[in-house]
Amino acid sequence: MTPQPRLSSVATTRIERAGIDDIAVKVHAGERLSYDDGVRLFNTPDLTAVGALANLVRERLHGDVTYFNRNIHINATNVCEASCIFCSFARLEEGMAAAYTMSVDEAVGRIDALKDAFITEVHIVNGLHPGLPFSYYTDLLKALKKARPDLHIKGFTAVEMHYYAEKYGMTYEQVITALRDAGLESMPGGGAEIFHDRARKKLCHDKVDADGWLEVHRVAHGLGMRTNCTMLFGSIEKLDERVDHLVRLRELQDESLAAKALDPSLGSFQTFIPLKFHNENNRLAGIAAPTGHDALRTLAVSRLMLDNIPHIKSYWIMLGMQIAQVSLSYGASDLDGTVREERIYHMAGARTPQSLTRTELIQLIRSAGRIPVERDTHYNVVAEA
Ligand code: V47
Repeated sequence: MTPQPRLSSVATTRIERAGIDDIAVKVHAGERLSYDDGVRLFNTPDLTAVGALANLVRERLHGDVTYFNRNIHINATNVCEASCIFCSFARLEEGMAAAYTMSVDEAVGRIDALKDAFITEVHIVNGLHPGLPFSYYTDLLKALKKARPDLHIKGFTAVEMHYYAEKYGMTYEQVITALRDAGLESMPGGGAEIFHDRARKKLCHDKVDADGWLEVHRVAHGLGMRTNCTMLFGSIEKLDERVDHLVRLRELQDESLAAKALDPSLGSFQTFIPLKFHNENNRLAGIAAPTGHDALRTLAVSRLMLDNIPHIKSYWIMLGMQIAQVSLSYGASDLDGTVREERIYHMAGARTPQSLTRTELIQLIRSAGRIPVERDTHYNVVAEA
């Protein structure tokens, strides 16, 4: 039998001193943490104590294994009707400076240009373009699949799905089914931002609300689709609003897993990605960017609260490589991928490279004392590096 990971005596002392030993008892017993526990974990001064608990759960679930994949991002258009105040990527109308919309051929060209590079996934996220027909998206998916049938297409946030449903007079089920029939295989977690009404109204008053975001994922899970989920942290939200967000994701995952227990073909959340607010070129530019300390704590509390979501992803593009490395001992078990052509974070001030090679990712993981494993989108092992 594999030995269960244990806390060191130093960690145990720090946990006692931090006054969170009752939470540690629950973590040891595999008991669910409450909303109040989550709020306390965010407010406990000793990050190391919280991190040690998150690391215990991470090692219990995945040992030293750290997943990554080889992927490319395509943002086919940045023209977007929504007016999210944290966004540096969107342009309200076609014709504005830096606004763009790729033709289907152009988007496929991005993949063709990579013919020799081995990738397993394309990640598609777009603005809410008021002038495109729904067939643009299905044509895009079909053309990508035709060019590279082997590539897994993860794409279209719940925000986009909701927009299409309203704009083209379809139900969520009709939108998801049509996109799936055209080649979509899973959904990314974007657009969740912060569910709490107070913060959401300030951040993104004119896009889908929290219930709508969750409902799109509920429907996708019911149609057998695996999805990811996110939380934008470090802008104007309060710490208890972060906990509220995590609890709402956990509740939906409870529902989806209960349904999946009866019918294993159904979907659920695979990965949670806390997204660190970037403060350049947007209307929140006056707000200080969250610290590395805050990022590590948010990853750690997420690992502890989301006891029913298998993976916590530390997206190196937005965390920076150093914090991403350290995060592998604060709850994270996935680094995302090689990426290529990331726009959303680089337009908001990210200083990270546009992509990393497989070798660089492997080095990053190994030098943090973890074991790199290349995965596909569904966490099947592609290669033990
Ligand atoms: O929905 C936009 C966020 C998201 C900013 O599912 C910002 O595997 C911080 O969801 N500062 C898109 N965040 C990215 C995303 C994602 C990324 C990697 C992997 C996966 C996955 C999903 O980025 C948006 C929004 O929440 N965002 N602007 C900003 N200034």
